[in-house]
Amino acid sequence: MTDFSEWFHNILEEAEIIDSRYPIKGMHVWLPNGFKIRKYVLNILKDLLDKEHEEVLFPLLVPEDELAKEAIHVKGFEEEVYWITHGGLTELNKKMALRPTSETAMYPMFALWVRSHTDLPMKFYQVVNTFRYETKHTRPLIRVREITTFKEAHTVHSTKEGAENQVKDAINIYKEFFDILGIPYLITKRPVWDKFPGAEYTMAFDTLMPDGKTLQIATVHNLGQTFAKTFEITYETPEGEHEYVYQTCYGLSDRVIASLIGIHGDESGLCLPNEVSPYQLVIVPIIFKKGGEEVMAACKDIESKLKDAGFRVHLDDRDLRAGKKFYEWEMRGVPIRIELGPRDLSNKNAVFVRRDTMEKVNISLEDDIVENVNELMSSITFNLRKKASEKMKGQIREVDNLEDVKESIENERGIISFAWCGEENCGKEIEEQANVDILGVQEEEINGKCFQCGSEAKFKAFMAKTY
Ligand code: P5A
Ligand code: ZN
Repeated sequence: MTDFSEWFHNILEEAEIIDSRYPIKGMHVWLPNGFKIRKYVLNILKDLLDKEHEEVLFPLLVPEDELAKEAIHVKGFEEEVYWITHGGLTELNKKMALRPTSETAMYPMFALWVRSHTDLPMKFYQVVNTFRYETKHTRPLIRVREITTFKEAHTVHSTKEGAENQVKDAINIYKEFFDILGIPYLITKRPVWDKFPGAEYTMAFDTLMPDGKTLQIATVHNLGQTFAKTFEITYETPEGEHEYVYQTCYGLSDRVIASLIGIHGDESGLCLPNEVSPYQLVIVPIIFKKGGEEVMAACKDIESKLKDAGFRVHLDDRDLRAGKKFYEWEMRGVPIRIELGPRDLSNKNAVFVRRDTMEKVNISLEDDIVENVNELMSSITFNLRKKASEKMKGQIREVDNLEDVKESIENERGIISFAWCGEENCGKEIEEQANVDILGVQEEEINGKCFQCGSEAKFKAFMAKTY
């Protein structure tokens, strides 16, 4: 992949994921194939969230006075909010915002819902579109102005520990989610100047894209009591006192699909884990003039066995050259292709080609085909995850002086780890001089000096060029 950006745009179009020609910048059309990937990815997350959260659906519009209530929050989003000012020809008395995220839509309602300590904790999520008038360069799925698949969770707790534990639980849910997709990640606590507007602190998941820049693919925020105080969300304790609640929120977006595509893809196109691939297997009959019917019958037999076992399988019987079909299904990232021709049939074999390694395996038609497919599928998922995670690990390196950072980041991109004091002045100095972003810190014991200012190092920190 020489030019990732070009590759990415081409594959979105060729694999019919997104049509980016919609005439509003930052807004795109999901095409049927992309929509299916989106659906399978979403279902994995929903299954994880449904264990402890309840799904809700709030209105798209937020009244101006509610949005404005939480000063820090509104300040953080003021440049990104789309406003509705008119209803038809009538100018509205009160403007309404298209939600950039839903805290200010939800929390006035939470104030009505939360009564007693027995109501808590409350855990909700919704999957909605949100709107952000992004000023940075927009890119399909990666930075959009209509986030079409915003998966946001919001929780309410009676204690500080409750909220802190929820942050950990949310991190575990997202870990599990990304592990299923084979997307590697680095989890850090964002520096104060980069936390979510209104949060006490923000934990972020970053992954590394093929061009060596990191992409923030999920965030988990501890909101403390900030919003509770602004929106008067209180509960009655067992002693009859009224106390403010503690809150968390966390979310992810279409970026998950962007990373799925970018991280597993290669020169031949998409490469999808079977969990989310619209077709998990395609069967391509190799038909010459003679023996066509027997081959087709054998293919249909395989198809029905796999269908019965619950696989999303497709028999490609179009009147096209087999090579053309191979090319197309490889490009679309189908995990397994089954080829079967007259010679295979007389050998009582089918050829299985796995997309991740392009390896060919002969599988006997007399064997249990479902069992073989299951084995191959788990091996593909395992391999994709391992390859991606090793690749990312290999691009995280420790550097102990700024000059080397500059050179290393310009030449190799990737992620640099360093010993840091954690001070804002010092951090901003590093960011400016090396032209990078500090992703955040991990709070493990660290000895030594801050590599920039020389004072006591407090954290292991990470920096990178970011999206
Ligand atoms: C958490 C959910 C929030 O909005 N409120 C509810 C909190 N956090 S966030 O960090 O601002 O956004 C969550 C994740 O959404 C992705 N994201 C985007 N994806 C595509 N295009 C955008 N313009 C965009 N903005 C944010 C990021 O992955 C972010 O972590
Ligand atoms: Zn320092």
